[in-house]
Amino acid sequence: MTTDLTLWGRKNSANVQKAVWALAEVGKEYEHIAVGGAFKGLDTPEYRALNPNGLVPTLQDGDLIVWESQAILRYIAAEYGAEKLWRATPRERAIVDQWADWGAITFQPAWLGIFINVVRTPKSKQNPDAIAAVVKKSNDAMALLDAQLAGREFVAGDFSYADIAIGVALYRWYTMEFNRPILPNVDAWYDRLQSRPTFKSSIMVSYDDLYVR
Ligand SMILES: N[C@@H](CCC(=O)N[C@@H](CS)C(=O)NCC(=O)O)C(=O)O
Repeated sequence: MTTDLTLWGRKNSANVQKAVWALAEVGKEYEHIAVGGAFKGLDTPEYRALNPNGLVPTLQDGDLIVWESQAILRYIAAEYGAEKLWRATPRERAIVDQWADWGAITFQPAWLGIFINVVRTPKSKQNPDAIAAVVKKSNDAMALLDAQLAGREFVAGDFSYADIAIGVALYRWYTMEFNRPILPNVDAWYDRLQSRPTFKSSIMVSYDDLYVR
């Protein structure tokens, strides 16, 4: 395989999965280097030179190095996705960006709250009040998303990188152990995403090794 693209990061990280899914959507080959979590490798001087945060993901494309998963998404969309992942006009892009950033800034901390309190906390140490608080926050965000998806196939109309920024959470949302509200439009969107091989291969991957039991 000859490619200028390299992606660093463990593939069971939601932020890395955004890049994995986007690269699959645009059909770009890349070299993958597993770092972070059990793979370690984030504290080496070599990795810190690429990404001073010591976090994943990091993308290199020739002499360009990008970190922050949302910036990576936008780069892939702009460089390789054309209008498949983003849009032609600033007005249309603004709406895609709005939902993508909502996914990262509002929704991601909310569902990660469930992930941390349920998946990353052993049952014996789980705090029902803390779980109820993060579930409420997530459910409120999901209700807003359900309303947006009414009458739309995807978050911003046609498929875009906003579906990736938000949809990266869906497999975990539907498989973590907590009381999910009924959200018909989100359910239908999840069904549509599952018919994309890119979603199955990038997002519907086991996170069993992240469970703390
Ligand atoms: N805002 C950053 C957050 C990156 C981040 O927190 N990455 C986590 C994984 S999701 C990480 O590197 N954790 C350390 C590790 O995996 O060892 C982004 O969106 O890229």
